[in-house]
Amino acid sequence: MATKSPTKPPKPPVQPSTPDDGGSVVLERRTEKTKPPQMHQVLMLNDDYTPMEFVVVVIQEFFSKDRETATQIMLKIHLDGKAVCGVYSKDVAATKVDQVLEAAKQSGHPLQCVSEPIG
Ligand code: TYC
Repeated sequence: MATKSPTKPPKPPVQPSTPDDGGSVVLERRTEKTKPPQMHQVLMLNDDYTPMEFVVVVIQEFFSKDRETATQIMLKIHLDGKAVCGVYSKDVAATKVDQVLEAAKQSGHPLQCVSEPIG
C-alpha cells in the first residue's frame, strides 16, 4: 500500500528583488515629529454681580472640581480678576466656554468665560 507523504504548507512566493538591494529595506528618518495638539486654557472672569455660590457650582459642574477646589478657584477669580478653571483641546475648551455662558445666561448672571491657547 502506497503511503502518502504528509502535505507541506505551500511556500510563500519569492519576491523579485533588484540585483543591488541585498534584500534590505531602507527606512527614511522622519525629520518632523508629530506635535502634540495645542492646548487651551479656560479662564473665568470676575464681575461684581454673579453670586459666589453660583460660580462655585458652575466650576464643580463643568470643570469636574470638588467643592473645596471650586471654592479656591472662585476666590482666586474674585481677588485676581480671573483664574484658570481647566486646560483642554481647542474644541473641548470652546464647549466649556459655551456651557458656562449658557448656564449664566439661563440664570441671569453676567458671568464671563474665555478660552485661549497656552504658551
Ligand atoms: N465678585 C463676585 C461677587 O463678589 C463673585 C464672583 C467670583 C463673580 C468669580 C464672578 O467669576 C466670578 N459676588
